[in-house]
Amino acid sequence: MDTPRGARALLFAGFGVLSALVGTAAGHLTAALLDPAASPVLAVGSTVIDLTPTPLKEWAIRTFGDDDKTVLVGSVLAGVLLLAAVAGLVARRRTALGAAVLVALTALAGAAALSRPQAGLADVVPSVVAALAGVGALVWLVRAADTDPWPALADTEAARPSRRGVLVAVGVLGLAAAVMGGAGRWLTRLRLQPAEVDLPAATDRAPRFPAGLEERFPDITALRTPSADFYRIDTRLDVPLVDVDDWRLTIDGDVQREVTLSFADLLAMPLVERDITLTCVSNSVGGPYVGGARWLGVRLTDVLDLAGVGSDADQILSTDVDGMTISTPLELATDGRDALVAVGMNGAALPREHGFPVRLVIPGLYGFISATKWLERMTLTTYAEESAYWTDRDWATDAPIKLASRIDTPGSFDTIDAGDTVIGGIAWAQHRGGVARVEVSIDGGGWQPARLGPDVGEDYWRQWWMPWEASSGRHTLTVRAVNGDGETQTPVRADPFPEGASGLQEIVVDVD
Ligand SMILES: Nc1nc2c(c(=O)[nH]1)N[C@H]1C(S)=C(S)[C@@H](COP(=O)(O)O)O[C@H]1N2
Ligand SMILES: [Mo]
Repeated sequence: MDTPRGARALLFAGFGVLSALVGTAAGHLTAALLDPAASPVLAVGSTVIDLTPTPLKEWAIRTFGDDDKTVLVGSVLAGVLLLAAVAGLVARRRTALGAAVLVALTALAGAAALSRPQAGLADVVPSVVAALAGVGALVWLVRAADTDPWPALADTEAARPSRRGVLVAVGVLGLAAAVMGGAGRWLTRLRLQPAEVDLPAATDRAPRFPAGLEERFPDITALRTPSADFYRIDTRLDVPLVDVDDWRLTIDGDVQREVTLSFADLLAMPLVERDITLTCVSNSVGGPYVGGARWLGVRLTDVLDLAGVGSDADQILSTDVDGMTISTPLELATDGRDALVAVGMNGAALPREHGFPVRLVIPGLYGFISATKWLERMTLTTYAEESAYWTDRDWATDAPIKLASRIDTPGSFDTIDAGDTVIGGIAWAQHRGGVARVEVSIDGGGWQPARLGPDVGEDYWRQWWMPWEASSGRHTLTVRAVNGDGETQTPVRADPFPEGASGLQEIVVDVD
C-alpha cells in the first residue's frame, strides 16, 4: 500500500517546519550564550520593527498594547515556519534544494543580526549554527522517510516512509528543539537579573514620599509604580546586557573638551533624588504608558558643564549602547528643570529593562525625545545637521507632555452596584505647574471638582477621587484636569502621532 501523495507532501512540509524549529532553537541558545541580540528570531524581529512604517507601528501598539512584541515575534516565526514548510516540500524531490531554502532563511537572519548598528562578525555565529542544525535535521528526516527497512512488505516501488525511523527522528528532534529553546530562554532570563552595584546616597534628597490614595481605594493607580510594573517602550526586542565596568559615557560634538566618564566617575559627582512621572508619546487617552518613580542621578547640566557646551548646538543627540539615537532640545533640557543622568530607580540600580547602568530622565518631555536608556554618548549638535530614530520616522522634535487625566475606577463598561461608590484615577501635568484641579462630569452634566491625593511635586502625577451615589442605569463619566498654570485639559482629540494624544477620557458604566 502506497502512502498517498497528499499525506507524503504534508509529512515533508512538517519536516521543513520541524527542521526550522530545531535551527531556530539552536540559534537562540547559541545567541543566549554569546549575545542575545544576535538570536535569529530577535534579529529579524528588530529589523522588521525598524522597517515598519510609523502608522502600522502605531496601529500595532494601539491594538496589541504591551503585547505588540509578542505579536511581532509570533508573526515573524509564523512567516519563517511557512517558508520552512515550503523548504520541506522542495526537499521531497531534491533534498539539497530544500536545504538551500533553509540556508537562505538563516542567511536573512544573519544579515539582520549583522545590520544592527553595534554588531560584530561574531553575531552571525547563531545564524550559522541555526543553518547547520536546521539542515542537519532536514537531511536526517528525509533520509529516515526514504529508507524502507521492510522491503518485503512494500507492494510498490514508491519510496515508502519507515514509520519507525521517522518517529525516532521526529521525537529526538522535537525534544532537542524544546530543550535548546527552553535552555536559551532560561539563560537569557538569568542574564537579565539586575546587576549588583552599590549606589551612594543622594546629596540632594527628595522629600519623604507620602502614602497614596491606593491605600484607601485599591483600584486607583499606586502613587509610585513598582519598577517591575513600570511600562516599557523599546525599539529592540531584547534587553541590552551592559557590563558596568566596561561602560563609558562620552560627551562630544560642539563642546570645549570631549569628556569620557566611567560609572565610578559619575557616582563621584553630586547625586540628586527626584520623583518624576515618565510618559510615552504613544499613550492614547486613558492609556497605560505612564509611570511614576523615584530616580537617582547626576544633574544633566553638571555632566554637560564638564565638557562645556559650545554656542552652535541646539540638540543633545544621545546614543544608546546599540546605536539607537534620541534627540532632545538642548534649551528645554537645560532650562533649570530636574533633568537627570539617572543611575537609580525606586531605591535600587536601574533594572536592565529600564536602562542599566545609565539613562536620561527629563521631566515634562515625552520619553521618545528625552529618556534614552542604556545611554552611551551625548553629542552636542544641531537639528539641521543630525536627526534621530523617531525624527527619521516623522515624529515631532519638540514634544512637551500634554496635560492628561485618566479614570482608573470604575473600569470602562464595568457593571457596578447602585449606591455609594468612588470614581478615581490619576492626572499629570509634568513641568506645567502640576495638577491643580481634576473635574468629573456625569452624563454630560456640569463639571464637579474631585478631591486630590497627596502632592509629590509638579513633575509627578496626582491621584484624585470623588464619591458618587450611583443610580441604576447606564452612565457616562468624563474627566478633565486643570494644571497649576490655570490651563484646562483640551477636549480636542488628537492621535498620539506625531506629538502626543489629547482629548478627554469618557467611559460608560452600567449600574444595577
Ligand atoms: N535606548 C532606548 N531608549 C529609550 C527607548 C528605546 O526604545 N531605546 N524608548 C523611549 C521611549 S519611547 C520611552 S516612552 C521611554 C520609556 O522608558 P521605560 O521603558 O523605562 O518606561 O524610554 C525611551 N528611551
Ligand atoms: Mo515613548
